[in-house]
Parts: sequence; C-alpha cells; structure tokens
Amino acid sequence: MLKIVEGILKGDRRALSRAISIIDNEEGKYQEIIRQIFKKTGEAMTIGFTGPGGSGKSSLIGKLVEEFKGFGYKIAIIAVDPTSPITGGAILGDRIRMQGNIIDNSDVFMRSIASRGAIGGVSKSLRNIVRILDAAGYNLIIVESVGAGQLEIEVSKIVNLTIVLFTPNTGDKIQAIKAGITEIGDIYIVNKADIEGANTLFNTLKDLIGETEKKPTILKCSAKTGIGIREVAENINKMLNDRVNNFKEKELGLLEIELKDMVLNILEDKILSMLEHNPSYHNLIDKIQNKKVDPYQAADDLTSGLLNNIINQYPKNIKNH
Ligand SMILES: Nc1nc2c(ncn2[C@@H]2O[C@H](COP(=O)(O)OP(=O)(O)OP(=O)(O)O)[C@@H](O)[C@H]2O)c(=O)[nH]1
Ligand SMILES: [Mg+2]
Repeated sequence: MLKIVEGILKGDRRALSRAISIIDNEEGKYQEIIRQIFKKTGEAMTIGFTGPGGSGKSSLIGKLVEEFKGFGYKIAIIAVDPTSPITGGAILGDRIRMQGNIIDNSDVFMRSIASRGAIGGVSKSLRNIVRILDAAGYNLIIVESVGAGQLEIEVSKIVNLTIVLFTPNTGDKIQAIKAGITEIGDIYIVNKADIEGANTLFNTLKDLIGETEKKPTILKCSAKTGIGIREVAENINKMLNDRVNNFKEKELGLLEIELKDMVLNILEDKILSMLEHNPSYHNLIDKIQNKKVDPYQAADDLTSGLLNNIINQYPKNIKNH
C-alpha cells in the first residue's frame, strides 16, 4: 500500500492535502491512490452550495457546520474557486472568509480547488477528491461553488443535494432563470433574511419554482443573525436521510458515464499513439494532398488497419496482465 494511502486512511491531514493536490493536478500516482482507497469509500454524503458571488454561501456554511456537527457528521468543505482568466490563479477570498468562521475548528477539513474553466475537469477531480475524503472518514462533504452557470450545473450532477442561495435586491431572479439554475436546486434559500426585500423574494421564488416538477423546498434564513439556520440544517439532514435510494440510482448513472469516459480516454490515447507510429498514416496525408485518395477513403483504410492491429495484439495484452 502507498504510504500516502496509509496516511489518508488514518485521516492524516497532511497526507490528505497532498493527495488532493495530486488528484487535482493528475500527478504521477493519482490513479493508484484512487484504486487503493476505492473499497473504503461509499459512506459520505455530499451537499453543493451555489449562488451568486456575495450571497452568503461561505457564511451560511460556517453556521451550518455547527448544526451538522450536532447531528454527528464529520465534515469536510471544498471551495471550488473560479480561476481568473488573466492571472490563472484561484481567488482565495473564499477560503479566507470561510476560515474566518471555522478556522479554529480542527475537526473540519477545508480546502479550495481551482475550477480552471474546464468544466469536465472539475467534475472528474471533484469526484475523486470526494472519494479521498470519504476514505479518510469524512461523512459529510460540502462543496461551495461560486456563481451561476455551467460549473454549478456540473457540480449539481455530482452531489447528493444541491442548495441554491439567493439574496434580496440583487436582481438574482432574472440571472437565475437565464442560467437555468432554477432547475438544479433541491433546496432554495433566501439568505440575508435580516435585510429588506427578503419576504418579497421568498414569495416570488415560491411562485416561480415552488410548483415546478421537482417541488423544491424554499426556505429563508440569515447567516448573520442566525434566524432560520436550525430549520435549514434540519431540512437538509432530513433530505439526506430520506433520499438514500435516490442517491444510489443517481450514482449508478454517474458511474456509467465515468466508466464510459475512462474507456474512451484509454482507447483514444492508444489509438492516437498507434496512428503516430503508423507509416501509412503519413503517406495517406500526402496522398490526400496530391488528390490520389479522398479523405473518407483514407479514414476507412486507416481505421480498418488499426482495428486489425488491435485485434492481433489483443490476446498478447491479456497474457501480459
Ligand atoms: N446582512 C447580512 N449579510 C450577510 C448575511 N450572510 C452573509 N452576509 C454578508 O455578505 C457578504 C458575503 O458573504 P459570503 O459568505 O462571503 O458570501 P459568498 O456567497 O460565500 O461569496 P463568494 O464566495 O464571494 O461568492 C459578507 O460581507 C457577509 O458578512 C446575512 O444573512 N445577512
Ligand atoms: Mg464564499
């Protein structure tokens, strides 16, 4: 067993941090780490918090963590930071603000990862990071992602529950509908209930999405004053416990997509490398340029040649394993 895996299974934070970086950057041994911890996963529940910048996600998570601990969860938090297209660096404001709430809380694990703008990439590393945390014994994993858009939709596909935040007087309503965010939530929360306009927004949301097919729960709270926090925590906990069977079904779908992607990636790498080493590939390109063969004919010839090679090699591959 890899040393880092021993560390993860013991819940060692440094091993955990290192492993998350390895997974996030797809460094050398990342696949081996996942393989070795895989059988120790499957316990953790995941919740995604999303909503416009400044709506109070980090503040609310900070408050809810206290309630969740009371329910007996061991909690990890992952903040997915959008990466600045100019500097390429993650915005760390999140980490700092959230740490302001719970930095002293040594039993809560907290980590930021960059979204890098590559949507499929985020879900892949996020799923594996969840597995690592799960194997380390964290049974409630909270993901904060900023904004309203493709990234949120992607995160909502991975987590068990998606919670969407709104705040009064920010024009979120229109943005939200545009971004399709009104379809992804299991719970919608009007945060900042202590400021004016919260009730109006709450009623508007009820009209707008309360009656949609998913019949999401709509709640109101203030991460600042603490009003409504207990009710939010209880609703989340109840949904997590009630929907275990739904989660299993969702997981099956995700695993199918993951496996298909992995097989396609392996095949793509193999075939690209075979193509590069195939002399007739380069010959055919010349022939296409000189109009001796058309591109369709060339592609057909190459493909059947490659498939023949693969079939001839296949028994050898099996023997090697
Ligand atoms: N009045 C009021 N202010 C709040 C409440 N919750 C959060 N805030 C304030 O709103 C601001 C943003 O809060 P954050 O928790 O950082 O919001 P966020 O959604 O995590 O922000 P990003 O991570 O930047 O997207 C801070 O100044 C908070 O103090 C609330 O319930 N009422
Ligand atoms: Mg935040």
